Amino acid sequence: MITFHNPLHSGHAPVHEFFRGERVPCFETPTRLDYVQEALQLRGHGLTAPDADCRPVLAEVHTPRYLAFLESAWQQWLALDAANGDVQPFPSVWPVRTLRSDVEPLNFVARLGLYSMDNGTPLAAGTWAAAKSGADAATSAARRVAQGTRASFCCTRPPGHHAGPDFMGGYCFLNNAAVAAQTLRNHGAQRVAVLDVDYHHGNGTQSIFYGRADVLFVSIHGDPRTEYPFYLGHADETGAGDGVGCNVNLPLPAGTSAATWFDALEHACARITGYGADALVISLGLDAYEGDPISRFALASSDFTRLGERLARMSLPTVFVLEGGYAAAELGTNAVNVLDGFEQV
Ligand code: OKP
Ligand code: ZN
Repeated sequence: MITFHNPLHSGHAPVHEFFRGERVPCFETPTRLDYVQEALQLRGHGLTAPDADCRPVLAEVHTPRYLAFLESAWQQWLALDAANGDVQPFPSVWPVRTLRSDVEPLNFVARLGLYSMDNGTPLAAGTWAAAKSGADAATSAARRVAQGTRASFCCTRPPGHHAGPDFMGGYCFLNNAAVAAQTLRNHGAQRVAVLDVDYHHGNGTQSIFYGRADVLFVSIHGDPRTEYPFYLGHADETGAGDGVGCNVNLPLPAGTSAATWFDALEHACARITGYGADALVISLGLDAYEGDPISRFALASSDFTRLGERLARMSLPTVFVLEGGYAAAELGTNAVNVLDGFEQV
């Protein structure tokens, strides 16, 4: 399968994140992608550099002020104090209900809170360049499929599905799956389905397309009553305005077995077929894996092959976009199992 990599991903290498109030080493590391690239090469997939600029599409899925903030955020942080180069900025205050989010504060940390949904998405010196180049890879992968290639894989990090129109969150900055879906729309697809199989609900993707009928969002994920991102991903979120009926959430309890997960996948596939999608984007998180350190589903490595086979039977032009998966040493095997399962059908 043609795979687009992100040559700048390793510049996004924050050191720690918060967990239960303590600083712990980041789960979302450059090493993750080393494992995926190694497995791709070992199994004959090769790696292609991005050949498209995401800028025009980015402006269709994110707001101008969020993009302007993110692009210069690290320089803004350094401008406060040159010694900040060795310090990770974290937000500490957010405009929750009754507070105003229309006025940009002059205080940097307050701006960071305005554009963040959590304190779990650390910025580093190379974050913008890495996120931008990842979105270039997503644009490139979608263009290839729009030109007639059966399927492509966007092998990138940081992930994207928690990033909304104007905020970062959950290790995500730019929504690569939304960029891929919008690119497919811009190149002739009338109805695009995004299927998110990451353990965590893709709240950003849902929010970007919630009011639109031209993109169906379907997600299988840990029940938000107990799992991140907590505040979105319930079954009664079915779309708004023109998009009513175009959002499908299939939350499953933590601990759900592979058998039950595949039942949910059948339901998801039926909804995509019923919608009449003419192209498919897969938000390919591999954290439904039984060995994932921060997730609680029970898929085995062989189940990812089965997932790929089932997706191939949808018979749709398909763009795979890497999302989460934190059992780093098994991530390459699990991701490439999906791609090989897909290509075997
Ligand atoms: C991103 B993706 C762990 C706290 C949890 C949020 C998880 C984000 C998952 N220290 N942080 O959907 O895989
Ligand atoms: Zn996840």
